[in-house]
Amino acid sequence: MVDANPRDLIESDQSLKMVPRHRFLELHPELTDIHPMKPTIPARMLRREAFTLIELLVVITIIAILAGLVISQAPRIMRESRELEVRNVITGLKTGIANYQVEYNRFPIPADSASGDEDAQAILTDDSNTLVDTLMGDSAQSSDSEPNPLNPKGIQFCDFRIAKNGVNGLANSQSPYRLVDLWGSPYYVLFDTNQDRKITNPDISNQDPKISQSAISPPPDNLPTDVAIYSIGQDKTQQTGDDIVSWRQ
Ligand SMILES: [Ca+2]
Ligand SMILES: [Ca+2]
Repeated sequence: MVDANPRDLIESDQSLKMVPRHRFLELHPELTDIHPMKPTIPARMLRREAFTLIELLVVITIIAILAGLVISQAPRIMRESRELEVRNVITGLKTGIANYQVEYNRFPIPADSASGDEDAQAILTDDSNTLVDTLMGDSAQSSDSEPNPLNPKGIQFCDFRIAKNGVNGLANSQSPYRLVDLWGSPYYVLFDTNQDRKITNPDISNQDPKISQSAISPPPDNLPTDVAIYSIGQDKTQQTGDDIVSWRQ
């Protein structure tokens, strides 16, 4: 039914002109808010529907598009978040090693770690060596009464969180420590043990051609640093595209 102007309604209905006001209102209770001398329009006629169907569809479409964008970006955001956590640990390791070098003027590894004229193989942050114990200022698997020969002052150079479910942190709360990444693998630490201020760049033998054979910016043969650290990433395989490394973003 099409709503009519109540004033027109009153004027068009000749019979209504003859009835008393109270009788008129009985017949048209929806017009009770109309002053007899003042032409007004019922409130329901002034009230516009909140949304038309088209407006509703437009809103739903926009929400669907936004939701799609968020969902499509979620894996990338989660990956970047994980990488950031690992990078923070790598930064903590690197800072701790740098502070150790300032304190002791050497690397926090035994002198016999070097092999000939080449830099030593990567040192892992597991319990196969004393690197993490040394950086934590611990006794490094020796008896508690004897100081760690690599850190006789017992200085704590690093502070790592305790791992949850065996990942992302110190996998045990006391010596021998194991520091593991988000996927439970130890970090790999390269030292310039031959002291030529460069480390062979692991990127040149990376299995991912985007890294090892980039036409735009091929990796340099050597890194101009004395410490390089990396996580082998989610695939738990060395020198693949998902490695998280200290020498590039
Ligand atoms: Ca070197
Ligand atoms: Ca990897």
